[in-house]
Amino acid sequence: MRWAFLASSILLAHVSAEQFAIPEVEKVVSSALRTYSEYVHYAGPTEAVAASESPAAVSHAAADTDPSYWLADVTHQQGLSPHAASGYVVFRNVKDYGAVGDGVTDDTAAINKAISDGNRNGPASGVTTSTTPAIVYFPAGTYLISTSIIDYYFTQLIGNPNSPAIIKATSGFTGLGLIDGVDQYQSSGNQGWTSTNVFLRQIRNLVLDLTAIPASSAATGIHWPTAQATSIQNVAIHMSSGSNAQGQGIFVENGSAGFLTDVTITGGLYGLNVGNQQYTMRNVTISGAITGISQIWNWGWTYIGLEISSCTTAISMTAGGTSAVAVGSVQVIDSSISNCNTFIDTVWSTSSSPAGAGNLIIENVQLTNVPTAVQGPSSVYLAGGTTTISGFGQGHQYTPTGPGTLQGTFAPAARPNGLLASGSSSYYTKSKPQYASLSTSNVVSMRSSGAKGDGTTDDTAAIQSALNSAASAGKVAFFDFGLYVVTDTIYIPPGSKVVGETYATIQASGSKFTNIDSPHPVVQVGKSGDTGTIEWSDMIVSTQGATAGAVLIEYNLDGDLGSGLWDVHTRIGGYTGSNLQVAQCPTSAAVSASCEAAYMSLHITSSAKNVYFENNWFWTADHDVDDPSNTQISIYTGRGALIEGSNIILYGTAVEHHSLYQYQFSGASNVVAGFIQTETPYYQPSPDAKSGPYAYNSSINDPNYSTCLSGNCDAVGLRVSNSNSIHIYGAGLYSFFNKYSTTCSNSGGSENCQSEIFRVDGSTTGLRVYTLNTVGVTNMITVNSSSEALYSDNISVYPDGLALFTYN
Ligand SMILES: *[C@@H]1O[C@H](CO)[C@@H](O)[C@H](O)[C@H]1NC(C)=O
Ligand SMILES: *[C@@H]1O[C@H](CO)[C@@H](O)[C@H](O)[C@H]1NC(C)=O
Ligand SMILES: *[C@@H]1O[C@H](CO)[C@@H](O)[C@H](O)[C@H]1NC(C)=O
Ligand SMILES: *[C@@H]1O[C@H](CO)[C@@H](O)[C@H](O)[C@H]1NC(C)=O
Ligand SMILES: *[C@@H]1O[C@H](CO)[C@@H](O)[C@H](O)[C@H]1NC(C)=O
Ligand SMILES: CC(=O)N[C@H]1CO[C@H](CO)[C@@H](O)[C@@H]1O
Repeated sequence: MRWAFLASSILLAHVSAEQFAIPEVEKVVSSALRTYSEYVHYAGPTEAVAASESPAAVSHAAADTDPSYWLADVTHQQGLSPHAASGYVVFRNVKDYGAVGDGVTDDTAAINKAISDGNRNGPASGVTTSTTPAIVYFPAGTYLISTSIIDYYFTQLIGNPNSPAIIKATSGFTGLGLIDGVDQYQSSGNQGWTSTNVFLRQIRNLVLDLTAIPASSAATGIHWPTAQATSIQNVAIHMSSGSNAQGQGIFVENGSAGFLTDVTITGGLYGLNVGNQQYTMRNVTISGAITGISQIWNWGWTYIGLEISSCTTAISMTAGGTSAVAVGSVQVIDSSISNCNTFIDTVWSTSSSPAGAGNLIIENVQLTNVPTAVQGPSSVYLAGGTTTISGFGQGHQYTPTGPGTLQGTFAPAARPNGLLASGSSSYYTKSKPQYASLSTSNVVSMRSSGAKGDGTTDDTAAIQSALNSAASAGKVAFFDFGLYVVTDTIYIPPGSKVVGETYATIQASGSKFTNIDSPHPVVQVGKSGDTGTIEWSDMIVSTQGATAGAVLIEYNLDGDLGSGLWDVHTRIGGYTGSNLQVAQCPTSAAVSASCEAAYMSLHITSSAKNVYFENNWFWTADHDVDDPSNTQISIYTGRGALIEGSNIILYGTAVEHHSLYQYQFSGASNVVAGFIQTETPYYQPSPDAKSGPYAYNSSINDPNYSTCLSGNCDAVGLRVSNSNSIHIYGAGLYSFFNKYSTTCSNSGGSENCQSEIFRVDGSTTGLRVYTLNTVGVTNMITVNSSSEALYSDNISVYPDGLALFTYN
């Protein structure tokens, strides 16, 4: 998350979320909101464009029976969100709340009731909580709506992958988005929640049909300002098209991260109209929009596998103009653009301002009938046609030949074969498995197997036995929502398919996990020497109380390509039942064992091979999500992600607030990662990285902080050591705080929260980082203890940015 606030605050123990804002970001957002006010205040089609039902552009008729889908059909063991009111219902079928889905009845109220039922906190409350999660299920059908579906915190809107429900707007639809996804504007003019705190929500398997709304109306498919651990997957959005089109598929005006994949958008003025700190978007098909993607602002954005066709401009990054470039960086890889006039429209030049903004990287993009590839403010930077762009970039570069400007084509990364999709030059990708054809007899429920998930009972043995029998029978192990306390390691054997019901959580507790000098895994994905396939999705691994020896996820599997984790996160502290909340771990307390809660979040060991991670957030909580003011807390954890294996793919991952480092690649080889995002602990430098409770351990190659450059010696975001072929497609390494004050990072300030944040040590080869963005850091890159890039040379849009760093 990003926690920004009044510069005058020195030590804030109790600040309410509403006080927080980054002035530079707010300026861009409010100017975007002015520009897009027709969308934000969308009151339905105007008289001038009298609404008439246009024939449905969505070809498949809605089925009126719901094909079987295991996630809907399994027994939902209600009332077992341990800290919710008794009888609280996690799984809600919209039809149980009166939705009809016949394409005629207005289902808006019924759907909104399904979401809000059970005294949940709505956007007007601005209150977040971990205790009332919900899955809102849409059986096959066509659900007519006349105004927005208001999504809530910790909510998943899920359709049937075998027949995705169609949500169809009436011709007179009003509201910001068919789904006002998480952050509805309140009468105050502000969003309900703080967009950078909006975690844990998903939209899956839905079709949004806006085609009854006249093309000339400014309607929106999804409004989605979000933060970490959120995703949209397998969603189609259809809008009316034409030269007068005004629709926008997805509108994001701010937030801190997100992940989106397998999205198809047709028609409209904009397929995507988006701004956010950092984002990863994969497999997005946009056709017939006037502008495929309008980038309102950003710090960094990674697009993988775009297919944009029949447009004027595929991607516009002209926001702000040459004198106030608002787009920090964009990279587009493994994509194809066809029948558009221009692929990318940019305002960057060697004299645009700020000098470190407007960075662009293109790698492996096929153009078909696109006359202009990259259009600059006054000239064409790269001609198009029908051709493949193997590598093109613009922005500052730091390469072995020294600092300079990248402007034009360049030799792309040498991609290791083991990371490529079969028969392709594109990187391998795999969306989160949904097991669409699975029958319920092939699902093993944790709760039916004797685990309680009640936040107190020791479920170790019940979970292990259920995992073993599910794996050996080839069944899916299903964690019904709950908090599952374990007192020893849980082993996920090869052959496992593990799925959580809306982020069911494993909590490590007890004496096996308390020794800060003796790491002990909580969940072990394979053991050293294991081979085969494992798929694990939609869960959280966590701890309870003092657990300084816990290694939350240890990944050892030498797996088949496609083994891995999707939407599996770590969350350490900051929620009910963690025993690490405001009461136990206030920012005012001295460092003590009771708030030391993890040795390491993630360890991909040297035996691991062919590892796929997508949309994962390894989070030491910086605030208490169940505190009504989201009060900050001080939780001490040792290491973030230690990655030692080979053939590793990390799409859309983030690691935050660990005291020694966030990402460390040590002895790793063949890695593709992007976008990666980190934050340093807010309490640092008190204590700093070397004087914190977790002692330097040479046997796991901890960074030696006695060599820190002068300034605050805080945890690095990224360290690469003794590794080879490491390809980072977008990084945002942020340090906003110094002892809970943001004075050191406020833009225009001295960017001296810490001295260094990205270290390269030892004999690394084949390291390449595209679009590096840092906040609050004096030296952007440190190689063998010497500074390679100063922030002051690369001022960007709030962060500092450069386009390309290569090493050996
Ligand atoms: C995002 O923008 C909206 C509208 O200006 C504002 O209410 C909200 O505070 C912003 N969020 C953050 C985290 O800056
Ligand atoms: C991309 O997403 C579409 C659905 O929008 C899906 O049919 C297709 O298989 C996905 N492609 C890849 C390579 O994942
Ligand atoms: C250092 O790491 C090794 C290997 O993981 C471990 O066995 C040892 O207990 C660790 N020591 C400390 C002090 O953390
Ligand atoms: C850390 O580096 C310093 C300076 O190179 C060296 O003197 C010290 O021995 C190192 N510390 C450890 C624990 O390796
Ligand atoms: C950094 O140090 C390693 C040896 O530890 C050496 O192989 C490498 O060439 C050095 N890099 C630079 C840029 O000096
Ligand atoms: C490496 C590089 O291009 N550095 C530039 C960073 O930006 C400043 C202006 O802000 C230039 O003077 C540097 O040359």
